Amino acid sequence: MSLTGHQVVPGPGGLCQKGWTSAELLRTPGRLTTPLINQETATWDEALQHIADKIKGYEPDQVAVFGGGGLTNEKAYLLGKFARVALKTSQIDYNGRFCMSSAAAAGNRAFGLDRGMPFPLEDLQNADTVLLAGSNPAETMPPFLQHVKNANLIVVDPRRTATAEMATLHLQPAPGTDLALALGLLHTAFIDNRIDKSYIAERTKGFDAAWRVAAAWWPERVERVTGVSVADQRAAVELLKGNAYILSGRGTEQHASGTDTVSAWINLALALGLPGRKGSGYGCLTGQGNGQGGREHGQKADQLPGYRKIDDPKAREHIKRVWGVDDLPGPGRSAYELLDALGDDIKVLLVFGSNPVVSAPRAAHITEKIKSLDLLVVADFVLSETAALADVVLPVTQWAEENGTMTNLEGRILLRRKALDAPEGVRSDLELLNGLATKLGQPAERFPTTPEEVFAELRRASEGGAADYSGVTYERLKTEKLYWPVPSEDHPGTPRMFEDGFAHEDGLARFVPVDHKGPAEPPDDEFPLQATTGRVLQHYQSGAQTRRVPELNKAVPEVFVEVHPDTAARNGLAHGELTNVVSRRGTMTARVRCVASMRPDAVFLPFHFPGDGRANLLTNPALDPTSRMPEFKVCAVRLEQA
Ligand SMILES: Nc1nc2c(c(=O)[nH]1)N[C@H]1C(S)=C(S)[C@@H](COP(=O)(O)OP(=O)(O)OC[C@H]3O[C@@H](n4cnc5c(=O)[nH]c(N)nc54)[C@H](O)[C@@H]3O)O[C@H]1N2
Ligand SMILES: Nc1nc2c(c(=O)[nH]1)N[C@H]1C(S)=C(S)[C@@H](COP(=O)(O)OP(=O)(O)OC[C@H]3O[C@@H](n4cnc5c(=O)[nH]c(N)nc54)[C@H](O)[C@@H]3O)O[C@H]1N2
Ligand SMILES: [Mo]
Repeated sequence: MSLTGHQVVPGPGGLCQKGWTSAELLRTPGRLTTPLINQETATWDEALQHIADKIKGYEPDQVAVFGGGGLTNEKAYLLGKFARVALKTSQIDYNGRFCMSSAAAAGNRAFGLDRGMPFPLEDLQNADTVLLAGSNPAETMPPFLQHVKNANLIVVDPRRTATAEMATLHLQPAPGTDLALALGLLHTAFIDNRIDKSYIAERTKGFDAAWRVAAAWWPERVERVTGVSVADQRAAVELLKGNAYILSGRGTEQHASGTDTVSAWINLALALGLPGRKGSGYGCLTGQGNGQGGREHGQKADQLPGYRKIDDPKAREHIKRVWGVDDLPGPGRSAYELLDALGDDIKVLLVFGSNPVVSAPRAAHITEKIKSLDLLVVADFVLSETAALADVVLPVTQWAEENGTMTNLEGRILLRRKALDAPEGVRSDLELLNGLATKLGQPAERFPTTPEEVFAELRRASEGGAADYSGVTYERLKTEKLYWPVPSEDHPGTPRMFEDGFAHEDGLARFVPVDHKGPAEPPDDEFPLQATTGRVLQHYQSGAQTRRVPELNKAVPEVFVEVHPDTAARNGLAHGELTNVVSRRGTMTARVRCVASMRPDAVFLPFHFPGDGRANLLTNPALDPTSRMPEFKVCAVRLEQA
């Protein structure tokens, strides 16, 4: 079987994750079936006219679009085109920036191209060892586990998660210290003569500079900084032999130094000779249903369809030709920077497939920014916390009600076929974009309304790009397993990348010399603990959908904070009590869960809950300089009695 990574996107009628069926989600109370203007019922024509009339009063760059990695390839493509052609704005980005952008940046600089997992999931079934850095698939991707059940698992996570419970070896570093740990493992591998010298010589560049940094990270120093014992460092290197894989998740990536941290793990993988070989490798586990396709087709501020760079003159010419336009705006701001400019440089925002009131860092500030807009438009199928603030809400169809393609964590393109009719009154995102574009003066045929027509255009737009889908057709997807690039209809697709060379011009992978800096906000007397955030099995993302499903909500009805019992006691707190968790950005309230395996210096919060239970009231929006990823995974806090 193959994963979509998106636990609530089932195949037609299928069961996707224990207890989650499409039927349950379709029974979702509060399904929107009519447009709203100022939260009052309106017709589609009134709503679209209202938006178009308003938009016409602004400069293009005062209007912004925020997309989502859950959108199908067709929607992501048409949304990017809509922004750049109909709105003529450079201001478009999406929630994938908050997701795996650091891994993408590190993959691109090491290998010349990032495809999440550059090999099929099934390859993992022959692995001797799989190191999971900052990933908890037992809760976030249960079907993944079947592929690694025969391997030795090394889990790197500050918490003893359900995944760590299954591991041969659990390394429990302080949040935000992975980079030092990866340097330490490279150090030990080198000293113990476990690096692959001929691979390094033949397939890579830059080892010496990377080693010069790692040389200073001797095991005792790594133990002091990370808390991982010298013996455990040794044991990890010992296990990383034979068919080994290193895979990263959000725990490693969502940091102000996330790109460098992923580079440190990739450096280790390269030193051991793993990437670009059958039976071993490095990969990033992307999370959302369309975590890859979402970015490959142009929702990201710096990218055009085909995973092209927007500042590449050749790419611009190609896309201008396909779209029949003379100009292409962009690059624009990254997701957090875009949200932070609302009310100032940006006056109008259109949201498709995200709920930033809950999911953006420094959420109270971002919520104020959203409220200061002249016009907020949200397309959704439920009234999310963000939609509840919107001037115009547009009710759209959801997965089971429409056709479309998604590109999963292995870069495999999947066709999802319509299984149910949509309720009366809703339109698809594609129809919505067509309606709005025509009201903005665009010719209707520029914005096709059927997924297959949009896909046909996407194929042409992606042709010759890194993520070339030009050989993919809906017909082929019905019977074939296709991994991008697929440059022609008779091309079989590319399940494994890099076996004949990496994507840099010289075919060599790059070591990147990176050093440990630690969290952007270290703990101090006032805020002595480090809060980290993540997911639980029962809830999905900002929770806009799953919180409405009683069956899912029963198990984890409210937000909790995992605390070591001694830390709780030191703060006068007992298991089950409410506590205020306070950071420099704000305060949120959560129920104390005493967990003996927690590090005493760290607490954990799930980010799925709204209102005062938002973990993102606390988080630090410090951005990674390369990926512009915020530091979701560590900030300094204290606990107070509520
Ligand atoms: N049930 C469920 N499944 C989901 C989702 C969901 O919301 N709910 N979301 C989907 C999406 S979009 C994504 S991106 C994936 C995410 O999937 P994961 O990456 O597995 O999810 P997280 O829980 O965010 O983070 C993983 C782990 O990182 C750890 N961590 C925190 N700080 C650090 C650190 O500094 N270093 C290291 N090494 N680890 C750290 C946390 O303790 C956590 O256990 O899940 C997808 N699947
Ligand atoms: N503190 C903290 N914050 C985090 C994270 C973390 O680990 N910690 N993780 C980050 C990550 S990895 C991610 S991916 C984000 C996720 O957080 P968000 O970006 O908020 O994503 P979702 O919660 O999935 O919100 C999607 C919204 O779009 C709607 N929707 C779904 N499909 C469609 C569609 O096809 N069309 C339209 N128009 N709407 C649709 C849904 O109903 C829902 O309201 O959160 C990020 N925020
Ligand atoms: Mo994500």
